[in-house]
Amino acid sequence: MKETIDRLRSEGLERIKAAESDSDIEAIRVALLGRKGEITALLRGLKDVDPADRPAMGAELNLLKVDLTALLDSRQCVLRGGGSATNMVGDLTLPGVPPTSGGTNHPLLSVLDSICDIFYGMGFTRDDGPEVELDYYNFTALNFPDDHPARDIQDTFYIDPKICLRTQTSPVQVRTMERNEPPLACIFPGRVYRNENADASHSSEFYQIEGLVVDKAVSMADLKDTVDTFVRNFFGAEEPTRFRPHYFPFTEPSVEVDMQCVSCRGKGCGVCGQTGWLEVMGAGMVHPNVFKAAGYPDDVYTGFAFGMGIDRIAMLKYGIGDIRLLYENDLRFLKQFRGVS
Ligand code: 2U9
Repeated sequence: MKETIDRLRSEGLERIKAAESDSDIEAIRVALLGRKGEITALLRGLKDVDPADRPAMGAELNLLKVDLTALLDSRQCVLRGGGSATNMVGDLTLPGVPPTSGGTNHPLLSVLDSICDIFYGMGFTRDDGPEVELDYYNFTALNFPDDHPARDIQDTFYIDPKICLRTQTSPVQVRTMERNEPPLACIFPGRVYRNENADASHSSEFYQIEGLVVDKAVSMADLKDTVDTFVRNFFGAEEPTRFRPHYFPFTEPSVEVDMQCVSCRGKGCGVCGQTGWLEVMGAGMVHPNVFKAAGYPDDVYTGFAFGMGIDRIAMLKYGIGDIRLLYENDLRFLKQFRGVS
């Protein structure tokens, strides 16, 4: 019986290696392991083997059955284009199994990368700074009055009276200006924190990207052109943008920037709350007091700044209705963004 087992092993191996299709594999499986197969017959014949040899023969036969089954599965996997997981044949030239579920970028990271790339294309550099920040950089240097409501503990997480979690990436801009002379064109992405209850459009931590351009004779027209270039490149939209007057302590004049609703093209629909417009970012010309705080003469340079929530941009781009989906790490949600950039 030992010779028969050895013969079946080497013949089986050759036949499996030569198999070219699923039906070849099935034919070999039936011939060796089916109800009337050769190995099945040998297993049935074990009862006639000398009882002293039976355990060893039984073990050999079982091993043969297991090995040939694995070889058949492995070859079938290769023929179906999947490669061989365990390469039982000992043939190291067989391809491996490609991973079926690789990791992917989080949609927020993909959106952040795309936004950064657009600004790099316009000549911007990037700077980063601390998430735990002095209230001087987070508020005072940005021209927030002492009694401004944003300073309240209801809105800001304080670590002690002088240190807080940054509520925007603007303090990095002040730090960058302290260290660099104009001309300056820089973006500042990062995580920010606000003391508010989570709902469909608010989260106590979220991602922002801000930008700053400072030089001689920088104007509102430069801001409009930069915003339009970003919106066209990111949303692929020919739709117009508009500036609405607004107020921020750190810019004067200040605006909120809308783009025409990509769903209804300005007619008014559920996506834009019937207004025909979608808010994309806030922006404005840098306030002279902010230049003074950063050590720049306020009568030589002008500059513009803008800021947007990356979460909001991702939600607009992909039609995500609830910001919490971006932070729950539910794979059923995240897997929908595989291959999206
Ligand atoms: C300096 C000077 C000016 C940054 C700006 C905005 C307008 C703005 C919000 C967008 C949505 C924050 O994420 S959000 O809640 N930001 O509207 N940010 S201008 O202006 C600066 C920053 C730093 C030194």
